[in-house]
Order: sequence, then C-alpha cells, then structure tokens
Amino acid sequence: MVTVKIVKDLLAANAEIALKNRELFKTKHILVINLMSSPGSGNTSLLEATVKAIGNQYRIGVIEGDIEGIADAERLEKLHIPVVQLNTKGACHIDAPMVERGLEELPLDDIDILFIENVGNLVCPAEFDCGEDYKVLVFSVTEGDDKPLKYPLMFHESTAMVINKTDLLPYLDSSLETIKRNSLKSNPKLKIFEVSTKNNYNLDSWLRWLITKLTDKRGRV
Ligand SMILES: Nc1nc2c(ncn2[C@@H]2O[C@H](COP(=O)(O)OP(=O)(O)OP(=O)(O)O)[C@@H](O)[C@H]2O)c(=O)[nH]1
Ligand SMILES: [Mg+2]
Repeated sequence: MVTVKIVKDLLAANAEIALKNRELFKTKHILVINLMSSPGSGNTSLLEATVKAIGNQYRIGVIEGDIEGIADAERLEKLHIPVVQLNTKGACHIDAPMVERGLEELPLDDIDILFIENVGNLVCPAEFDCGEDYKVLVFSVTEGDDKPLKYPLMFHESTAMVINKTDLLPYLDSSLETIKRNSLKSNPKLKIFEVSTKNNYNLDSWLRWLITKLTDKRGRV
C-alpha cells in the first residue's frame, strides 16, 4: 500500500537524522530533554523556573517549537539564554530534521542542557524521536485525571512526568492520586514530579533529577 510505504519511509528518514543528532549531542556532552505537553500545561513556565533556579550553574539552551509565532522564544530570551524558535506551520510536532536545522543556530559548545519545547499536543510528539536523551511530559492537573488513559502513548514514551499547576487542585475535581495511578498504568517506570511553577512549589526534585541525568551522561562519554 502506497500510504503505508510513505509513512514507513518518513519514520525511517526521521530515525536516521535522530541518530545523527544523538551522536552530535554525545560528542558535545549535552543532555537533551524533549519536553512535551498539551497546549498551555506550563512547558515554558517550567523552563523559565528551571533557568532561574539553575541557569547560573548550568548553561541551558532551548529549541522552541510552535505552529506559529515567537512568543515563547521571546519569553526565554529575556533570561539571556540561547534560544531558537521553530515554526512548524501546521505540523503538530517537532521531528529530528527540524531539530537538526535548529541546532545550526545554537552555540552547542556553550550548552550543558538543551531543551526542545515541543508543539503543544498530547498525541503526535510522542511518535517522533528527535535524538533526545529523555522525553519528559508536562501534565497539568486542569487537564483531568482521565487523560492518561485516553492518551496512553505520551505517558508510555515519557521517562518522567512533571505534574504542574498543583496550586489549582483545591478548585478542581481532578485527583492527583488518580492522575498518578492512571499514568503508571501506561508506564509503571514513569518518574513523577508534582510542582507548581506559579509559586515555585516543589521544583527541587525536578532540578535534582535533571542534574543527575547530566552527570550520568557526562560519566558515560
Ligand atoms: N495556576 C497556575 N498557572 C500556571 C502554572 N504554570 C503555568 N501556568 C499558567 O498557564 C498558562 C500557560 O503557561 P505556559 O507556560 O505558557 O504553557 P505552555 O505549555 O508553554 O503553553 P504553549 O507553549 O502555548 O502550549 C499561563 O497563563 C501560565 O501563567 C501553575 O503552576 N499554576
Ligand atoms: Mg510554551
């Protein structure tokens, strides 16, 4: 079938470039995190909080993925870090060739941790390897505690999940315990952090995990 062949070719081409990206990241000793989420879950807010907390100790760079616009890149540029904005012009995810193009605009020798903020979408980004070390899901409590059961691939593919907006729990029917239980059904090994980027609640364990992963990676190269 023609359609199946085209899809297979597309994924094979993506995998080839992802491998190339991964080799480059290894050579440059950069930890790469592919941040995925629904629109508005707090990806950029988490990046802002992370840069403010550890940006003076670790050099952080960001590839921003959005369908249109430069708003998120502008938010992060205010923190004086290298940022490149990719516009997918309709595509629902960032793929490896897009990341490869973005890398040309970044000072890779001056970056310890590179974040790829994927397009806000709870489905497609999970299907594409960009060459990252880890996929991390930012999930907000406002999305509802049934979502892990309805969008299982995203939870399955992620190594870690940051549950954000916990400050809003008193106003919602969502239960933190149910979010966690349902997420672990798709991925029993999922590492879970509960935070609020609004009031910087509980960011420490997320930051410690990041630093540990950077140290691990440097130990491996
Ligand atoms: N109450 C509350 N609001 C938050 C929190 N984190 C982010 N927000 C708000 O949620 C909205 C979306 O935050 P962003 O950081 O732009 O989310 P995003 O995932 O980057 O959004 P897109 O990139 O546009 O998909 C903003 O109005 C934030 O102020 C939080 O922990 N608590
Ligand atoms: Mg954003």
